[in-house]
Amino acid sequence: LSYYERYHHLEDIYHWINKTAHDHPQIVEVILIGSSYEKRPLYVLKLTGRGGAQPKRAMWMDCGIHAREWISPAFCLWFVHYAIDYYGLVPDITEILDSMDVYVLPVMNPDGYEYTWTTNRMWRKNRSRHAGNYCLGTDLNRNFDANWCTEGSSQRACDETYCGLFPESEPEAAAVARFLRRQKQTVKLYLSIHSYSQMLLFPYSCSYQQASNHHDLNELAQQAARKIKRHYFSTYTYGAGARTIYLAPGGSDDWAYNLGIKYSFTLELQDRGRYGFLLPPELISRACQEALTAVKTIAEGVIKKT
Ligand code: 0X9
Ligand code: ZN
Repeated sequence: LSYYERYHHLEDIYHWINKTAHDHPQIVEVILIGSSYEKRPLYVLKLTGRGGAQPKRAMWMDCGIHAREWISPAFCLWFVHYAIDYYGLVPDITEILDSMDVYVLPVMNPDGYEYTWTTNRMWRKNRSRHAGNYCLGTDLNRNFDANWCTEGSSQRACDETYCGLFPESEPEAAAVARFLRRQKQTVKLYLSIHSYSQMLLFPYSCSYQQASNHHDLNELAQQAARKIKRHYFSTYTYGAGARTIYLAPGGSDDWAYNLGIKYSFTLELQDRGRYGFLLPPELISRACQEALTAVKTIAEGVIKKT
């Protein structure tokens, strides 16, 4: 199995980020957007093509909000590798990079990710400690300012969906929010990569309200799901989060949407439950090809619509 068909320890990913930027200075730039609770750096890779109009639009993709969803960082690495390898050779990714700068955050929750390698493979949250609480960790996807800490998240620090002390109380969520607020004029597409269940979700998850551009979002998700089905025979369900899976406030996708990034999606990658979070390395390649199909389809659609 190649580098991209294996899971990697956090140190290894940091090394990969450094080497990738060093080896491809004309396409890749590393931006430090903040640090985690345990003071690990949060690096974003900015991918830039040569062509395109100025000022350039942009898209954002984060991976690894949830520590145990290992396929998610694996996909961010896969995507960057694909973009670098095929830029200028394959029309789809060339058009995307020429039209939009692409910001990729490969591991949004490095402390949790490290913990899944050393101590508890099924850890989900970050590793912050709040005074007076015995349990550690906040669910970063409940910590954003979108109907924060209402039904579908928990106020109890020991729960898996603990929302934290206040919106953006966690340095990882705060760093992403701050970066996107600064870039909100240019960023047209927000993508957050999770697993598992094979779903393409869009706002809202924090309420049953329908997004103003629901039909556009649904159309893009449908196109992506159909293309995956056609190429790989895998089923991805799609729809607004609250109706498709569950009410889950405080998510990054809803927050980005309310910020004005009107194309906002959460992708739940393979599988549908056979291995769950423990997707074997042999299945990384297929999972990433499916996700790549979805990302390209959605990005191309956004380029046409914006
Ligand atoms: O519950 C979540 O945070 C996501 N599912 S997961 O199994 N990966 O934990 C779904 C997120 C959907 N979007 C929002 N809840 N905003
Ligand atoms: Zn998740």
